[in-house]
Amino acid sequence: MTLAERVARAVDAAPVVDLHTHLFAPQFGAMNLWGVDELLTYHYLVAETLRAEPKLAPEAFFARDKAAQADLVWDALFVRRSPLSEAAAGVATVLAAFGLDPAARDLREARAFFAARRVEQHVEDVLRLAGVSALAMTNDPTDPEERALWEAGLAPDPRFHAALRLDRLIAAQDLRAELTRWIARMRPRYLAISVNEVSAPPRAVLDACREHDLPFAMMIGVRRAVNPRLGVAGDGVSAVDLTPLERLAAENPDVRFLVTTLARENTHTLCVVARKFANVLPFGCWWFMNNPSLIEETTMMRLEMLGPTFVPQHSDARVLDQLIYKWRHSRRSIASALTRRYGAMPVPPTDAQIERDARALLGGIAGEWLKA
Ligand code: FIX
Ligand code: ZN
Repeated sequence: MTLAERVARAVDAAPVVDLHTHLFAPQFGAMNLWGVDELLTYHYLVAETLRAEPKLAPEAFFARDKAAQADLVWDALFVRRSPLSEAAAGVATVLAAFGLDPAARDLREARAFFAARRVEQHVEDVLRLAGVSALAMTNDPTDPEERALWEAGLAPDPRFHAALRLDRLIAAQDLRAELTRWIARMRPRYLAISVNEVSAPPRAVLDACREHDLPFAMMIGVRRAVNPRLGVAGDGVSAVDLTPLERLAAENPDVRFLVTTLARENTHTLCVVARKFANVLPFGCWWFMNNPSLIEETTMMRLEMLGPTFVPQHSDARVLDQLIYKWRHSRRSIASALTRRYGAMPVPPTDAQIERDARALLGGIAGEWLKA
């Protein structure tokens, strides 16, 4: 077996702990999205469809029901063009994994397949096919639908861990009380916020992290609603100054920070910050970075600068079935970067070394931070 094959085998076998998703455990009912219509109306594909079909006004697209939107996406990106983008290729990977034809002219066969699935079995099958043992959700108590479920005493599947999202909660009048309340109710594994530029969070957030021994996740570099006509597909990116992150890590050595950056230009600086501060854990290739070429490049850079002490990827899946492609594709890029780094070692690694490193990178380190 070649070195590349040995590494691929170890990476494929390593269980994933997925540090950031937008998935919901089956106990959340309709909030748990799955199936071909959800896959095709993923906002990445909506943006690509509206780009490919400039005569289709976003308003006209969004006025249609979900199945009609999915038909438009299928026609634009899979029938009249080849699914070459990462998000489109991902749908093809998922369909093929279920024995469906990614080159079908329409969605009849795929819809019939998903309609016949029972949700409990589907969740088991997807997690197995994706090699995912645990994941973090994104939980926002300001969302009325989600809030009502938590208030009714919902207990999620133990593989789906809560992560308390602060993007909107941060504006609460009595933030300290809200944090206490929702930490008690959700038992989150970390607190999280997405921002454009980095600034210090309110004191109550850092206090809560200390008191409950919870990491604080910062997702940096998103510029919301650059094109508001595209709705959730309309966000953009900018490179930002990470000096405030250094200050935050230096001033709060007893708080652990999970950090991902959206701009490719920020990837290197984040590695440098993490070299200086062990309480900063770089994670994932977020959103516009979630492409095979950038995952390989980013993982190489992180291995070169940090060794195996980071989390190479998270899925950011919004639709359960996406776990299959996001992890199959990411595993390939991570294995490729690892193979190149092992190839630079004067003595080839043993299988035990490869397995240890693969397990740490795919799930071990994320599992420690998530206590999963
Ligand atoms: O802020 C986030 O967690 C982002 O991942 C989302 O807002 C974004 O829409 C997304 O799904 C990216 O993958
Ligand atoms: Zn996300």
